Amino acid sequence: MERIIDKTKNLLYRLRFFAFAVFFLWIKTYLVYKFGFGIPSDNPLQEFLLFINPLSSAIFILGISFFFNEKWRKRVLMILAVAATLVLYFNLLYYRFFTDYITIPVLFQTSNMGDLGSSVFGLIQWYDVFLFVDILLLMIFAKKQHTFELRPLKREPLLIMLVAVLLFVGNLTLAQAERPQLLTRSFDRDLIVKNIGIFNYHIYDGYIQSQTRAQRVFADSSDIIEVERHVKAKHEQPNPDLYGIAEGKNVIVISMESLQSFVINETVNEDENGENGQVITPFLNSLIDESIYFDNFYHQTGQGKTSDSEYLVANSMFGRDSGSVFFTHGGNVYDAMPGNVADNGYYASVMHANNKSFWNRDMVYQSFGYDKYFDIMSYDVHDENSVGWGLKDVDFFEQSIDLLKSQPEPYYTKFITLTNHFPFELDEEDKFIDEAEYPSRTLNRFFPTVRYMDHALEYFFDRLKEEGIYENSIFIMYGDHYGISSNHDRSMAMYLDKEEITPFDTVQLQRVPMYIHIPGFEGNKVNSTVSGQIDIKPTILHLLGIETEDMFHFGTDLNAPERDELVILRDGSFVTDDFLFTSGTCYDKETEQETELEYCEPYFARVNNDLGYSDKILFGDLLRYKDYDHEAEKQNQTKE
Ligand code: GP9
Ligand code: MN
Repeated sequence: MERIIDKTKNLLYRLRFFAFAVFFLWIKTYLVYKFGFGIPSDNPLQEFLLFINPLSSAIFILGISFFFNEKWRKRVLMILAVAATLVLYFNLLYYRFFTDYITIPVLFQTSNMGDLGSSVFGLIQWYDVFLFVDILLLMIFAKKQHTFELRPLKREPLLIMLVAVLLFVGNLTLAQAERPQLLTRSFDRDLIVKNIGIFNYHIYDGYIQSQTRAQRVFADSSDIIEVERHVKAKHEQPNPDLYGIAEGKNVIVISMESLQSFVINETVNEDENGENGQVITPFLNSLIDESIYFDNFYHQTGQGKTSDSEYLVANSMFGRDSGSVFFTHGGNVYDAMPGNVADNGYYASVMHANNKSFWNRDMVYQSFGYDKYFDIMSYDVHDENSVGWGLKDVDFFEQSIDLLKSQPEPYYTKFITLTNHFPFELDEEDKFIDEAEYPSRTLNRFFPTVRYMDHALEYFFDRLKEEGIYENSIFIMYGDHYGISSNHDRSMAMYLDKEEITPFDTVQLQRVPMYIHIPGFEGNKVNSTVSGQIDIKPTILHLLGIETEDMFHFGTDLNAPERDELVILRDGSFVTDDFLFTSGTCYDKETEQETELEYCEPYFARVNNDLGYSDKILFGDLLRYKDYDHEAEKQNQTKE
């Protein structure tokens, strides 16, 4: 026994440079878990798993250096330590904004990163330098060659790897006991990071991504039959009073950046008596009375943000549970709404003042059947009319008027606003209300930028009226995704006058405004059907009198008389008229409290089928087996 202890001591002494590096990588990873990602644990075992899981990765990653010869060993170890730290740090930055971890498809979205400039800057904190302190120390120690050696014996490199693997197997076994089915629920990244660690998560993610690639290769034409049966069985008849009501009219779709329902009909910056607050969305509030307004409407996006919402709206299918369809499956065959309306005599276009390759839009829009994308090149953008991410919304709408007029009628045109985007920057002259005063600067700044977007929308409506475009158009307007992530829960709870934001609240906060505005329409009302972005496609097509029965859509016309009250979010959470399910817990909507799982269970199969079949079409590129005659899609098929 003594000999073993002596040997180990000896080993550790000889390998103290390595041990030092391992120790720091381990501990700082744990600290990032706790303070960066704020990972909670419900019991001591969970906390233990969280604490121990970076150790095996740290040994494994840094242990690779032993396979290099002596001359290189120290240098390689340093490079590995820096690389691991950067992985950790990029995840931390990403998490601060998205409350999520980086996935491999997200990494391929790098063409977006350039434009992210000011956003990334807003995410960096001064104390982040502490993450790199150990690297600095290692560098200093590395110079003192004689005191810090890195010289293992012959067989030790393999032994070190073996220790890492054994530690990992132990970790995984414990994690599986704590969380059965851990690795089969790939959409829950939180659980995976919590149980097996951030570095192993990335390996797992790589494996999952290669699997989804394989799905296309192994798909065949018979796969679509099963999906077709499922989709057909869900189809609901449209509302006869509204079917075709907008036939031949122009369709103006407006994607409202980061707009959530919690600001609608609300005020901010009240005085001590809770009075005299500033109205956040005066125009959108007034528009409710003149529209069919959906107040139980959810965004269903994931990591693909705006692009996911575009995908959901155009295809009535779910985006990916990681990354963005726009990047990973831009070249698939789609039977998307722009192509559908184009087949029915419409001119389909998008107006958005950003680089055309952002979110890979130039390519995807072709696959969706758009006739034209008016990107940044169609706009006059300079310092004076820009803020944050680019052209200010008012200028964007103003400059779009001539573009609209240049199009053949009827047209289907989608506008994507930009100013209300994180980090919610605004010029002084555009601040119609004050920033709020909560601990979260992001939330504080959100209110005036929303107010600005509201103003821009009103301006757009006024201009369309002046130009005589308004009367002959219908408007579909929706929030694209959340603007305020769970990172701001403390301030959000203060704003909403709640003690805390529970998982129930988090799901409810995913509601975004949705308007159908038809000038001259008499039947306006607030419609509380439980619904989401996936329902927009059949809704618009039915208003235009276009039949959807033979289309692959997972949503239901919002105006259909017999709608199922169910909306499924991309992470597998779902909401019905009475219940809400999230993170394994069933809630009663009325009491907002946990209730027995059995109330939610009847929906599980339907939820899994909808997500599963939708993924199957996407990953298998199954629509290539259908003969669609949209021109863009024909081109795609010849590429096969
Ligand atoms: C960029 C805009 C914002 O063109 O649509 O994208 P987001 O970051 O919200 O996904
Ligand atoms: Mn967006």
